[in-house]
Amino acid sequence: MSIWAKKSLESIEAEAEGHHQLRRSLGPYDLIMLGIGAIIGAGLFSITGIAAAENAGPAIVLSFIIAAIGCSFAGLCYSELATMIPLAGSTYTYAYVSMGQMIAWIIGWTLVLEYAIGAATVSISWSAYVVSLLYDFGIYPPPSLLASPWQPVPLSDGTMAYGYFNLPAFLIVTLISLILIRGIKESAMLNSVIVVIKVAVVLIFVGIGVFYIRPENYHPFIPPNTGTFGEFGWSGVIRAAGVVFFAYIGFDAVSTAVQETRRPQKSIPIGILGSLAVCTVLYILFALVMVGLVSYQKLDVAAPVATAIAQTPFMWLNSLIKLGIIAGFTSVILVMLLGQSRIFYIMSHDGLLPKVFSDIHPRFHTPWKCNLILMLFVGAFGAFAPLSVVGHMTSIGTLLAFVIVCGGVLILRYTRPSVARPFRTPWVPFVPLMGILTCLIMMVFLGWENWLRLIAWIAIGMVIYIFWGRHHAKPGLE
Ligand code: ALA
Repeated sequence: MSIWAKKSLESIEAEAEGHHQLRRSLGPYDLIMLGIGAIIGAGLFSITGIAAAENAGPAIVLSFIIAAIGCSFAGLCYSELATMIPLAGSTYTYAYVSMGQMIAWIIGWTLVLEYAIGAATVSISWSAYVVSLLYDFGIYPPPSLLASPWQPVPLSDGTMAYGYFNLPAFLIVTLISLILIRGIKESAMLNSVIVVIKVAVVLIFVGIGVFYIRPENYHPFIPPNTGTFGEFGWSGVIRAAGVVFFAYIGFDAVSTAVQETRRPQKSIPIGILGSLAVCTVLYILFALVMVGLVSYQKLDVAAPVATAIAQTPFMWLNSLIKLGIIAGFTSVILVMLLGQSRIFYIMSHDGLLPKVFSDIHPRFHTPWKCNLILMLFVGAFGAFAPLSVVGHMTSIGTLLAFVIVCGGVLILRYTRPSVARPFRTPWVPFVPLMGILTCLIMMVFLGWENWLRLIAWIAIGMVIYIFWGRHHAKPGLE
């Protein structure tokens, strides 16, 4: 079969019909909540501090605005494709329809960076906040079990040590994987409760912090470049946009709920763009307060919110806020692992991955072997990888997915102009082209190390595809 073989839109419709066991129960409000549930997490509560300290200084606020602009372009393109190709495989399926099998494989493989490595990233931040909470209660587990060999752990006496194995990160990935196997669905209600907690944490932080801002912390707003590309100055601001882009990842997860949505033509765009809009406003306020409370140089820590709150007289708030953040991270990990297993399930269905990834448990009705494999893989990354490396890998992989989605809109407008589009991206080709441009710029500014990691990752994927996937791909394509 040709590596350019495409799935036809007609076969997608038939496939979507075949999934009639999924109940269409979600409305636009649920989708906005689902989006926020997947979006607000480690990007905001951990990575913002590191990006301010290492790249942008107080101008991290501008980085959030730049990343939001790129995401809005991509969000508009996602809305068009998700309503035009209403199947849960999201970007992977869009690429299969618009660009053929090999590109679909590459993008499916790259989505591992978004979902699986994204879950590992959030598990590391989860661990940092749990450790910080334990310290608050005077509990000091052995530091060697609290972080990867690359991550410093603060000791009770204020000094730093390095870990061997990030046990809490491994444990949370294991626990959530087991819950997913057991078939407990993250119901819209449970998600809504966590979202209310998360949004409350941000609003409390902003509402209280705003009174303790020290204006001198905003000067200089854009610290001068150190001479190294990406370390402060404008190059730093844009590099930080690529880094905090991580904080916006998740609005695209709304597109995977398309088959469980009532009137998806209306609800999906509202879910994607609505959750993105709410989070953009919250992020800008949060960043303004954080770098106003404490000098950006002090934010290079895994739990920067705690550092910022220490500047207010409300130290008691610290533990409460940490608890809210920990709950919030849990839902992000859950949605990411769920999304990953769903994408692997569909790829395995198409024959591009071994059948083990779509084996369904007879009693739990979940792809349990897939969840177990992911548990070990994601758990290992959580246990041994440093936060910044996995965070950047997630961002560069997701940015590539966004570029493909924007490209997919352009290609399908040209190749399939007459297919019904319940949501049309405005100003085509301007919006998709700008989406591609802003995402590519953020990718470039993430630096060559991350490009090398991305290329190495895709190279591994290509070997699997050439020697395995393409020989097993199911026929029945255009
Ligand atoms: N946007 C999600 C987070 O920041 C992935 O945790």
